[in-house]
Amino acid sequence: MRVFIAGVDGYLGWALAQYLTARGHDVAGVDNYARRQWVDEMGSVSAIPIYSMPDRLAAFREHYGKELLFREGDLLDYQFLRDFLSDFQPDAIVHLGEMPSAPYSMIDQAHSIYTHTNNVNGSLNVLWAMREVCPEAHLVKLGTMGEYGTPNVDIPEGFFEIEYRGRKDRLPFPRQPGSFYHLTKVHDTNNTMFACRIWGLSATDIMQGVVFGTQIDTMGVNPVLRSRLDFDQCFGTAINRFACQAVIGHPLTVYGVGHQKRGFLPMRDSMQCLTIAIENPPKAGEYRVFNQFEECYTVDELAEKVREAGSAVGLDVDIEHFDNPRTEKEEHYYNPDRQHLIDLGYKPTHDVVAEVKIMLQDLLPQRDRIMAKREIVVPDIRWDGTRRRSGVISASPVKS
Ligand code: NAD
Ligand code: USQ
Repeated sequence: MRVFIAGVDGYLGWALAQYLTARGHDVAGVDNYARRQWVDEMGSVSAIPIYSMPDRLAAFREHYGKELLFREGDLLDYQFLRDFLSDFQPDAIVHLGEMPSAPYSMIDQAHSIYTHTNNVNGSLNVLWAMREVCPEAHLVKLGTMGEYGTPNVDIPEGFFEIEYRGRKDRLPFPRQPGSFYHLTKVHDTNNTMFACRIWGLSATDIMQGVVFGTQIDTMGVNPVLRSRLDFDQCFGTAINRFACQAVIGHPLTVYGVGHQKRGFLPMRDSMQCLTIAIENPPKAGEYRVFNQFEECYTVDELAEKVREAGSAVGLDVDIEHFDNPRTEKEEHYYNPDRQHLIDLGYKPTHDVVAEVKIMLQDLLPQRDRIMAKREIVVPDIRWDGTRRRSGVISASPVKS
């Protein structure tokens, strides 16, 4: 299949381009390198060193014997996007090209506006461009489990049956997201669902849990093929941050009581699931939702798993409970479904400790690199907007 990846320079995009190419697909991708600038704005670096796109493309060609067709550009540049899609004529478009951080979207007015403009307008451009130049293509749109929030009932996959005042319907399950970033995903969901309904586009909206991990098997040993891995308060996700903290002897930063529960999945499972979605497209005009995660864990349970993996590689790991910078429930019910992907053949990894052990082994050689940024590990971006560490976050976000 011909697969177009928006956000191909990112944590997941770079790995997905390789995973799909190894399976025989033809891949094209776009990126404006915004993620590199956001992490720089946080005063941080990727714990795993990453290379320039020309270096990445050369290593890709050598390893896979095939080109990755790449163009640098912004999804907000409609003509650029439409022309690229028109030239490539994809069977599937995987849209990963958004600003992915909840804390970044909560820094201040400018960052929340930037997040909404980039994510919602970029996704609208993808929908319009599809309609104009490749209406038969299948959109695999990355949403987030965080769209649902933490309701006190089970979470279905996108829709639920409801009986109200004696009448029945199948309606979108209510969304109660926890940040301006997560809200952009809800807006995207509504726009995507609407575009499928009125234009007959086909889409899979993936409600993905929190991803962790440093590698997938196809990457081999060439360091140029590795994906980035961040540990700052905005772009490092929980397990990735914990693993970097363990490597430098920093206590693991569990926020609040640590009973917050989320769906998590290793990067290799994320690749497996996205590929299942791509290779099993919906019917023409269908909008469907997949919840995508390996298993649900509390943040405390994850910290314990990182401690266990740490002791297996000789690290003495401390866990500390920090004042929670976020406004979120710390004790709650959480029971989402994830049956659709299982029905299509998804085999969850299940061994989180083994996966974290691989991460720690990958990160140990980068100890000095992470240690040099030790001061940016503890969070200071609060949902109530009251505290900022001066000198770390610039006044305005990256302008596109
Ligand atoms: P990432 O920031 O590493 O990747 C996104 C890429 O898109 C970056 O390389 C960035 O430069 C690019 N990009 C952003 N805006 C762009 C624009 N306007 N034009 C062109 N390129 C643009 O993030 P990721 O962790 O790889 O996440 C990918 C997607 O998956 C995001 O939509 C994110 O919200 C979603 N997601 C991620 C996770 C996770 O834990 N990593 C979990 C659930 C959902
Ligand atoms: N947390 C800690 N300590 C930390 C970091 C996080 O206790 O050092 C806690 C947070 O308070 C939260 C949970 O861990 O309760 C998850 O936080 P996270 O930063 O790993 O994940 P989140 O902000 O939800 O965002 C990440 C990705 C985002 C994706 C989302 C999937 O950055 O792109 O959409 O995971 S989900 O969480 O299912 O919405």
